[in-house]
Formats: sequence, C-alpha cells, structure tokens
Amino acid sequence: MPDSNAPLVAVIMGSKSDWETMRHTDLVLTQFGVPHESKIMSAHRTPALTAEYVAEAEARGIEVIIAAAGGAAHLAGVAAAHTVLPVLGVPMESQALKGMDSLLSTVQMPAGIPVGTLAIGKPGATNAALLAVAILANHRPDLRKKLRDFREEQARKVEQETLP
Ligand code: RP5
Repeated sequence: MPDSNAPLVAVIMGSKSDWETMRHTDLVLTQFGVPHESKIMSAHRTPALTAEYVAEAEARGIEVIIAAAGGAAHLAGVAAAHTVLPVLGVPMESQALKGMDSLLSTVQMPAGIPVGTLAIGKPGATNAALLAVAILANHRPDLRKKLRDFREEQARKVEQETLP
C-alpha cells in the first residue's frame, strides 16, 4: 500500500539563508496538507548530492520539485537537467542585485530543459507552493476543492476590505 505520508513535493534550497523566504513555501504546503520535505543542497557546493537526490526523486514518489537559489542561481536548472518531473524555480532576493541575478539565472533556461520560474522572494515562494498544489490537484479532487476554497476565501477578504 502506498505510504500516504510519503512526500509528493521536494523543496530544495541552496543555503540555510534561503529558509527565511522558503518557509513560506513550507507554510502553504502544510496548510493544504501536502506531504513534502525541505532540504538544503547546492548546485555549486554539493553538486553530486544535488544530482543524486533529484535523480532519485521520481522513484521515491515525488511529483513536483521546488528549487530556490540566489545569486548565480543554478539549482533549479541543474535539478531540471536530472529529472523529467516539473521543476519550479524560486529566485532568492540577493543582497548585491536584489534578486535580479537570481531571477535571470533561473528563468533564462535554454530551450529543451524547462524551469517554471516564479517571482523573486516571498511572493515566488508562496506561489511555487500554490502552483505545486494546482499540479497535484489535476488528479486529486480533494486538493482541487481546497484550492477553490482558498481562492474564494481570498476573494472574500479583498471584497471586505475598506478604505479610510
Ligand atoms: C545560493 O547562494 C543560495 O541559494 C543563497 O541564496 C546564496 C547565498 O548563500 P549563503 O552565502 O547565504 O550560504 O547558493
């Protein structure tokens, strides 16, 4: 019998310093009850570990990989090179260039190996989780319902907002 707690989403990030942003991915996945795991690995500092982890992800039941990195951000691209699972990239807001470097490094993949790139920083971290939920929801009606409820609740909050 399949293990219902086995992770469906792998969240990987280049450094512990990315966690302050990527905890928002973790938060949303937890909110939707999506089993996931978060790990630190780097395309530059731990290239062999990254390749091995990503190559084995599909066999472990992972369906989506979310990869976050900053600066010369190659983690998402390298991950995508080692798997046919969908890879969502989250560019971290770097100090020197405010994440512009991370964004371009992640989004500008040559044709053939796609990375679905989200916005820089917290909005991207949040949306990566929501997009992962949407992908999983294609074949999980319970998750699709949760996603619809989330959207409705979000709309309700905006509709109830007032200005001074
Ligand atoms: C990248 O370098 C990480 O993803 C992080 O965003 C950035 C800086 O890493 P640290 O120097 O804070 O470890 O690999």
